[in-house]
Amino acid sequence: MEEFVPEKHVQYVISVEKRKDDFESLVMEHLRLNGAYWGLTTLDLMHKIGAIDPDAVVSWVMTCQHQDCGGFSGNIGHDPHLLYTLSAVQILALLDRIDVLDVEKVSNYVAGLQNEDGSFSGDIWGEIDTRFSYCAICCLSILRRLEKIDVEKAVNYIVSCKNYDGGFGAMPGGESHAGQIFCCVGALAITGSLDHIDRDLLGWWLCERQCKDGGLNGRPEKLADVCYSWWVLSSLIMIDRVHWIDKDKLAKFILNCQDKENGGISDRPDNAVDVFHTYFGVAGLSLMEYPDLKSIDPAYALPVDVVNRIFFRK
Ligand code: GRG
Repeated sequence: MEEFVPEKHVQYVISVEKRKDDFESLVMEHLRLNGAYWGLTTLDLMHKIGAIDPDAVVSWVMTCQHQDCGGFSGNIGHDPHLLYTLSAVQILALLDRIDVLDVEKVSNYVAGLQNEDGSFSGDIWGEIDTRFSYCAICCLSILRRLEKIDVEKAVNYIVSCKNYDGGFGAMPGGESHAGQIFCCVGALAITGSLDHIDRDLLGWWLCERQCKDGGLNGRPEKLADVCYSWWVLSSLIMIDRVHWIDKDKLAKFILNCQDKENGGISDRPDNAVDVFHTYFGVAGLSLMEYPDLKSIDPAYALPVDVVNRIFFRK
């Protein structure tokens, strides 16, 4: 089997943070806060969060907050959205700096995006997607403010997005897709509502995602992509069916997607690396208990010790 090169990935993640004008930095401009969450979590999973200056990160994250509404944008001066608000909260939780937040303000912003039918809009412009249900529920749970929303309606809305094949889509009737399944299963796990899932049916659909090359795809007839190592595997773990896939073949696929010279992981072997796939590759290996990596929580997408600190701190 290919060897894992964590020290190269650490170098790669740090170099992405420093570069400002290459292709990857430019295409990431509008979602820099997401990128920071992927990069920092990758470093922490490899026990290297000490390589960054936490104060500098916290102060940059806080400059992405909008004082009028409390939400965060993907970069300074962009529009606020639930996608970035969750990343901001996750980064602050990772660095143990939730204390810098006005928790009431941020949680009011998130709760204010819930609609009458229980769904969530991503921002004031109103697009609705089960991704945003997950972002809202995960964010409020980390902030310990789930009581600010109607959890029962939120759960019923997610259940209304369940399909006959056991999977979930972006909206009622939307095609089952592994990314949306993670969001729905994660939100149901966080709210203690996994009893709405037919575990064998969904487990079957998810394990059918393993391709001949060992990698996982996001829906039938698609190519494998390293990021589904996260979306599929985390969902299988939450419904207790992870033993239905071949972990060795998947680990081999992920390791084959490494750039062993310059670090980073790509979507498939021999493609260009990026920080998104580097995170999901390392997180996938962590879910499979790969040696020397911290464990990651499948619902919160944060290292288990961070989640324990949030919920069990004296
Ligand atoms: C905290 C981990 C975490 C997530 C936050 C934003 C979000 C919540 C989840 C996104 C879930 C999602 C929809 C993931 C899929 C991303 C992806 C690779 C989409 C590509 O879609 P297509 O149709 O790809 O281009 P396929 O593989 O189907 O061809």
